[in-house]
Amino acid sequence: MPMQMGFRWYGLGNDKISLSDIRQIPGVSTIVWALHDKLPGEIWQQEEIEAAVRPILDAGFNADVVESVNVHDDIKIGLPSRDRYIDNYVRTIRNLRPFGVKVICYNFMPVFDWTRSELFHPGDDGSTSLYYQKDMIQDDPKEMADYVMSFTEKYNMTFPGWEPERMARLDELFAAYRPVTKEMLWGNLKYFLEKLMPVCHECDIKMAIHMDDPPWDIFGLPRLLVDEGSIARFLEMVDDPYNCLTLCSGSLNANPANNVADIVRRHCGRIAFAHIRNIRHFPNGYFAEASHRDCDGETGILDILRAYHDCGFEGYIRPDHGRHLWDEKPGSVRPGYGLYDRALGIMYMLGAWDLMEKETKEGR
Ligand SMILES: [Mn+2]
Repeated sequence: MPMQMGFRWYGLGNDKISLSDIRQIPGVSTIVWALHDKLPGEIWQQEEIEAAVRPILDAGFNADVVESVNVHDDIKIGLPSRDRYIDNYVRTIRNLRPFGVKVICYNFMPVFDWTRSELFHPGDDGSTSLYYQKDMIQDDPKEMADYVMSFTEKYNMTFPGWEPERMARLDELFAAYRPVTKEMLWGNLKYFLEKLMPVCHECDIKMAIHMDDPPWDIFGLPRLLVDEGSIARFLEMVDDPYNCLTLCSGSLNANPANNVADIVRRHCGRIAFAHIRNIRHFPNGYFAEASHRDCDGETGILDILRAYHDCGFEGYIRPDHGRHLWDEKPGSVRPGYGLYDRALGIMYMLGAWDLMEKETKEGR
């Protein structure tokens, strides 16, 4: 099966972008979706899945990729109650099967999902983008959480991984994670995946872990998927074709020492889902998310696309975050998930891809 282009969509009534908008972007086959009102640990029921997937299929897309089925904190912490939540996860996987789901993206980051110091940072060209100022994300997680959650309140918009119910218990969560060392977190991840692999085989659904974003420890919390070495460790730890990666170029390259194209070449067979995003680094260690054009950042988008093409990548790919363009501003767009820059990113990626295909076909 050839590579399939996806687009993340937050669902009817939860996304200002419509499926007919997405239809007009050339080359998109897959809607990357989720049940966004589910808390980590809850079972996704078939009727709820059906209601979310039906409009996607009716619009002519497939619903092969779910992002994300979030993992309950008790599983990450390794509490005795984790078995109950793992059972719920297994039931969710079984419930997703009849709808043709092939890949579940998830992450194993303690407390916080993605982390940024600014969601609408102005760039030189008048667009805005997500931004990371290192010194603002060091000591006090409350300040950053308050900033991110202020968007939830002001614009009535929830962000995956930033559930208000969980953020309200921030002190409690930090206390619960305090005894969890990095090695314990690895062990808890292994325990979780080993319980899931049989049902993944049974349902032909791959578990695809997202890289930690950014790829280093924050606020004293351990982070696991941060570089080539940790990715290799992860794949060997549960060496199963259904234990896969969501390889996020932007998350990895937030550390400029990570060469994403090399990582793609080394682990291509285990990458089920590719997130493509470009990062512009500043000399002081801050970074901003840039357009997908190779020269607008330092992530090496063209090298990465070539690496995927060379290894015969047959998974799903999507533009990750984009900038906010034209009329897109707080309240009208989810940070990173506007229509225009992601559509431009798709055309850039497909332009490069089509050229490589043509050259291969013509034996050049
Ligand atoms: Mn990503």
